[in-house]
Amino acid sequence: MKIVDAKVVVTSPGRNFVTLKITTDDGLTGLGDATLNGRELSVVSYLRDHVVPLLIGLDPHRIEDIWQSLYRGAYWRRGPVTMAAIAAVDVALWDIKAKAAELPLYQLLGGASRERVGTYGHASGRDLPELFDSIRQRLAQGYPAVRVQTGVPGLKTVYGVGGSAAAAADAGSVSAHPRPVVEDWDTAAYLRHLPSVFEAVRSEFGAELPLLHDAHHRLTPIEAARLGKDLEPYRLFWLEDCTPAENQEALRLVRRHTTTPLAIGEVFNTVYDYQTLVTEQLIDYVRSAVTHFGGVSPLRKLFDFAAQYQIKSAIHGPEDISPVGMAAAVHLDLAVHNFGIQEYSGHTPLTERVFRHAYTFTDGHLHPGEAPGIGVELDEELAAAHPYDPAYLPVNRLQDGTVHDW
Ligand code: KDG
Ligand code: MG
Repeated sequence: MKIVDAKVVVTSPGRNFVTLKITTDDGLTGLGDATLNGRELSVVSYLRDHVVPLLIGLDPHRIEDIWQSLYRGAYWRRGPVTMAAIAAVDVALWDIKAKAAELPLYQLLGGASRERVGTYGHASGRDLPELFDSIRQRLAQGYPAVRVQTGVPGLKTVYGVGGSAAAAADAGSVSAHPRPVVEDWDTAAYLRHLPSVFEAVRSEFGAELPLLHDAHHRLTPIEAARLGKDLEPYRLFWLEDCTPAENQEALRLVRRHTTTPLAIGEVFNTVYDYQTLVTEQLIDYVRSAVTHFGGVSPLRKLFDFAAQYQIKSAIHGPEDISPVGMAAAVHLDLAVHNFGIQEYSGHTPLTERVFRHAYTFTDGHLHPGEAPGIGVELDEELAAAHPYDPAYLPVNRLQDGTVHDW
């Protein structure tokens, strides 16, 4: 079998998605997600200008060899643009291989290790009544676990909370932001407020509901240690991205002070970003997305590495991972032994028409379905009717104007 065509499709059915479609000489096609929220066109160029010409004529079955030649052959390794481009190739090739075998991808990854894939959904509110309503909505949708984000008194807008630009980004409608919206931040106010929110949520919803929280890289190690400690009475499922974890050693300090479980990695793109975190057991969940980590092949290796240290998978799954990236994730979730949880936000009805998929979401659980390959079909005509729409994620500033992590 040979690759005869590879094309990059950019579409914005409410938010931007970048998809690679590879075609073989016997008519098989494979899809891969290359969406990098807010920097989409850089990956489009990387693929169109530098990767597609190299793919034509290759044997699509040689996934590992093609992956290594794109990673090592470029000389310039790692980084989100490179790894999103390689991910799209990797997933499209796995899609083709599984279609050629007439099997759903999870069968090629070792078969199902469980019946279905547990998820968590997002709840947020500017105040407690709004937050409680949002949690109730998620529970009504069947979610077995809920991520809780809250407004902070004194701040106008907070990441992931109803009404803010980042909530809009989470919800998939960033198209109104051709320049980044500026949000505000005050760490001391956040640290004072958050424990009281979890106390209220626990007393309203009981001890058993698994609760998660995303600190979105905003804290210093000692602030993160303090927060983890203050949240211990509320038994979180995890505290996510408590520090900007490029400095892996910083997590030693956090870990020394708290038993709140820690999840990190949605902005990481290779196993090297996790080396200290995993070998020193400084975290409990690895959070990378198939889409940003170079595909199914390296993410499977990361999960096997993490398994040696009793660390579990928790694939990143916000709305900016397309249904193609989500499908690949769900196949991997079903197959790996050390599965932890899958983030799932769903997509708009229009997005679901552009990308028809075999995976299902029922009673808060995902299943990849039994269609051969990853089980996603791209409606190219509908995709073309919704062209690229420039959009940015927000930036975050302290109240004196200093740029802060978001
Ligand atoms: O594009 C940025 C989003 O993917 C990110 O803000 C979502 O933090 C996020 C999460 O945990 O889903
Ligand atoms: Mg996150």
